[in-house]
Amino acid sequence: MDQTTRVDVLVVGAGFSGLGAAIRLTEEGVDDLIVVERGADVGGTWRDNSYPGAACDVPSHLYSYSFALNPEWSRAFSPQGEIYDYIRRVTHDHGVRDKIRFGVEVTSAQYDENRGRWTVSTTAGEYDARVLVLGVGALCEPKLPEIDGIDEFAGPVFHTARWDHSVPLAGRRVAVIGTGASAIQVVPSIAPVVEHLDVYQRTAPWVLPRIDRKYPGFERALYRRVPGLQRAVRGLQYASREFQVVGLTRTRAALAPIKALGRAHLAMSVRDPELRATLTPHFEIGCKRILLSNTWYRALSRRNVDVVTTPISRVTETGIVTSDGAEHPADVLVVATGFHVTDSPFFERVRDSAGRTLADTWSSEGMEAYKGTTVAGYPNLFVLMGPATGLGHSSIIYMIESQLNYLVDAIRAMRDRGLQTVDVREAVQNAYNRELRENTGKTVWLTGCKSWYLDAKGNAPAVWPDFTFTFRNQTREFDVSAYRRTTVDRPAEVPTGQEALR
Ligand code: N01
Repeated sequence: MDQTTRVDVLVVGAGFSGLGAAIRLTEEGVDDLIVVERGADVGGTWRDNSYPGAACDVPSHLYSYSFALNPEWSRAFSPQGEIYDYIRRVTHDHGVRDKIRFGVEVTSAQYDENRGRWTVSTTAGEYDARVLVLGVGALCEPKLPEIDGIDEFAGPVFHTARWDHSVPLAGRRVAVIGTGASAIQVVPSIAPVVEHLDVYQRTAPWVLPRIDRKYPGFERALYRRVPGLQRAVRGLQYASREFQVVGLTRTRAALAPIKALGRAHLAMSVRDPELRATLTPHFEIGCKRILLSNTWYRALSRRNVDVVTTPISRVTETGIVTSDGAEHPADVLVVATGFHVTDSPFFERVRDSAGRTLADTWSSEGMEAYKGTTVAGYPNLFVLMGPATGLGHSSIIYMIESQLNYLVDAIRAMRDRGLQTVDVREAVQNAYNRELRENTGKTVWLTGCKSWYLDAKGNAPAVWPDFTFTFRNQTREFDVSAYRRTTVDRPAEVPTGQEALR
C-alpha cells in the first residue's frame, strides 16, 4: 500500500495558476510544497488545446506573468506553441519543475477538522496537507454535446481540447459543432485542406477584427534592452481592454462603437447577403465573449464550407441529420462545444469535514467564494480561478496574480501568527457575494444569451463584474479578521473552540 506523503502546501495543477502559486510561494520561502499534475507536462490549457490555429486572443505582452515578461514573443497575439514553450521555460527558470509530480490525478480531497489538515487521495498515493491550493483551471473539462446517436458515429469524434493529431483531415468531410472562441480558430485553419466542412452554428457570434502583426527583430531587441518599454506597451494593452468594462458592466451605450465595428467587419467580409444574414448576431455584444478573427468570415465564405443553422436531430454512423430531415455526411466530427465551468466535475471531489462536496455546497446558492479564493467551511483551501474571477475581456493571468498576492499574504499571516487554520466567516462571504450579485445584475452577461459565464439558474457566478484593478486592490492583503482561526499549538482541542475566536 502507498505511503502518505505529508506536506505543508499541496498545489493541484501545473497550469498558469498552479505554477504561479508554486513560484510565488517558493520565493516566499515555502519549501515544503508539492505540485501534483494529472498530465505529463506543465501548461494546463495551453498543453491541452493544441488544435490547428490555437492562439491567444489576449495580446502577448499582457498574456504573461508580470514577473516573467517575454521580449521574444513573435507576434502581437501568440500561437499556442509559443505560450506552451513560455510556460515550460518559466517553470525551468524559476526552479519549480522538481516540485511537480506528473501523472498524479487527485481523486478526492477531504478536510479533517480534528487535525486541521487535508487528506488528499490521488491516482498515485495519498497526501496529507495543511494548505490545499486548487489550480485546476476553469476552462479545462471538455463539455461534450448530448446528441442522440453520437456514440454510433463510425469515424473519429474529438473535442477541440483533446485534438487527435493522428487523424488526417486532408480530403475528408469534416463537421465542426459550435461557433465559439475555439471553433473560430479551428475552422479557418482546416477549411483549406478538407474536402468539405459543415459548421453547425446555433448562435452567430460577434466577431471583431484581430489587429495582429509579427514583431520584427529590432522590436524584440528593443524590448530585451528596454524592459520598461515592454511594460509600457503592456500597460497600454491593459488599459485599452479595461475600457470595455464600462460597457460590459455599467453603461451599455459604451459598447456602441465596438458593435458598429463588428457589423462593419461582417459587412466587409461577407458579400453574400444570405450568408451575411445567417452570420449576423442577434444578442447584445459582450453578452458572450467577443471573438477576434480576420479569417473566420472568409473561411465560412469558401465554396467547400457550409454553415448549417438547422438544429441537429441526431448523429448517425455516417454523418449528422438535422431537424429538417436532411442528412449531412461526415468522416470526422469535431466538437467545439466548450467546457464545464460552473459545473466542473472537480467540485465533486473536494469535501468539507462532514463530507459535503463543493458541488453540493454550490448547488443551492450557486458557485460562491470570498474574493474568488476561499470558501466558508473549507479551511485552508485556496481556489485559484475560483468563482467570479473569470474574464471575457482581458488577461486571466492578471486575475491569477491578484489571487496569488492574496494566497502568499495568507501563508505569511498564518506563519507570522502561528495559525494552523483559517476559515472565512460565512457572514463575510455572504455579504461579499450579495454585493457581487448586485453588480452582476447590471452587466450585459444577463441580457438573455447563453454562455459559459452563466450557471444552470441563469446567474453569472463565473465572471468578475468590475474593473480588474478593483479585484487587485481587494486581494492585495490577506484580511485575517474575515476568518475564523485556530492556532498551531491547539489544532485538535478547538474544533468548536474556533467559535471563541470570532
Ligand atoms: O466554447 P464556448 P469555446 N449543439 O462555450 C456551441 C476560452 N478560449 O471552447 O452559442 C450545437 O465559447 C455553442 O452554441 P451556443 C475563451 O474564454 C480562449 O469555443 O451556446 N452547438 C457555442 O457556439 C472562450 O470563451 C481562447 O448557442 C453547441 C460553442 O458550442 C472559452 O475558452 C481560445 C452545443 C461553445 O462555445 C470557451 O470557448 C479558445 C450543442 N449541443 C477558447 N453545445 C483564446 O484565444 C454547445 N454548442 C485565449
